[in-house]
Amino acid sequence: MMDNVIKMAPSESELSKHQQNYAQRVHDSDMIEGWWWDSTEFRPRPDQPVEPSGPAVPHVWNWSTVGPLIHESGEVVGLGQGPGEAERRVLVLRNPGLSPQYAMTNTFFGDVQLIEPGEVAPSHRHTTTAARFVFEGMGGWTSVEGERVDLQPGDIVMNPQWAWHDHGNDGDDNFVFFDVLDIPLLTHLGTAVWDFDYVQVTGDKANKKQPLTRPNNQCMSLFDSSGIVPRFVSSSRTDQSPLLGYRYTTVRSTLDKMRDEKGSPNDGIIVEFNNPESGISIAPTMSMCAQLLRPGEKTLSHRHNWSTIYIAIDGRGSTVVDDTTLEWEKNDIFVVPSWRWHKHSNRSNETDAVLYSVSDLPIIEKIGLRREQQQNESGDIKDTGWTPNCPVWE
Ligand code: GTQ
Ligand code: FE2
Repeated sequence: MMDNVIKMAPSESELSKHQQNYAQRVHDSDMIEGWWWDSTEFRPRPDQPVEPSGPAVPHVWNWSTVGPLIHESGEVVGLGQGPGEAERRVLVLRNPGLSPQYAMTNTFFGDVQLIEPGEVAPSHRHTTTAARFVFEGMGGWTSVEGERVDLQPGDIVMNPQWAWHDHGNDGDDNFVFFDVLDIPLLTHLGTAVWDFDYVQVTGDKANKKQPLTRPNNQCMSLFDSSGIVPRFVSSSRTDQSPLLGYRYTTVRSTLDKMRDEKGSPNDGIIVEFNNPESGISIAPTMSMCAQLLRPGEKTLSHRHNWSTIYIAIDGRGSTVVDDTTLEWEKNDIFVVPSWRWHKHSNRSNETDAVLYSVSDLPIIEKIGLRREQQQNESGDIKDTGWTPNCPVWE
């Protein structure tokens, strides 16, 4: 899009003296001509695409590259708020199409984070929401608003808006996880705010951990029996899920129970992690899913105007995004930007493949603009999206 904007500027030779002089005065006054000087027919401006579009590209970050680099980061930087220390020791995954932004998609930021044995990442809070996917480490934990959630590979932990949180590692091996935050979205909206003053919550500069006020892992005893929720507690904000963590064993057994179903033509056996109190998405800006691709399973292509970050948890597969084939296996992370045709396949005929994913669908739904197209086996395209206000996608 930037390229097109530049092309709209007049090429000097083609313009009359008056036009050149006019263009110069417009530019000098912090304006842009809203037309193409050299166009012989109607062309919409570059900020008026006729299809959903954006600069993010399909991309995969392979664990074979990311893994060694994140483990090595412990040798090059400490953890804390002192000199030579990182407040969070993270490698930020940058979508090549979105450089120089710290962004994987137009709405989401992602990083891989390391906590070495005995370390604590100081407590902080922010208006952005985070979802974390554990890759390695048997002794990792995250504390959120007085409750500690113990974590192992394949587990998920959520971080609601403006909740104090610190991460630590009581194990003997490195704790490594992948974070997704809605930083680019909230930054564009001017609503991203951070609070690094952990002494407010810990009471002591020497203590980076918040005090624990509830039993460890309590939200999982209260809220992880699907459809059975306690009546003696309730969260104060219905758009924030009270269930912070999910165990991989629970996710796997849920998917396994459904494995003989037909599933989704585009995603196989796919489940969404919903707020157990309200049934809505896990966070105001994020929908989170897990999906099982059975041995040899290949899905049909679809495209939609929300963007998705995928995290491969088990098995190996490939995802074709328009003309790009992204091959993935355990701990690989990949992106399918908005409005790109994509289909998945499990590359093994013997073993399951499992993906987690995070998308910005709840935002698109809230503004009433969800749109989707699906292809059938013959390649015919059907519109399946809608808007609540005007059903125009017939
Ligand atoms: O682990 O709390 O890279 O809040 C950026 C924001 C990590 C975290 C980041 C965060 C975190
Ligand atoms: Fe954070």
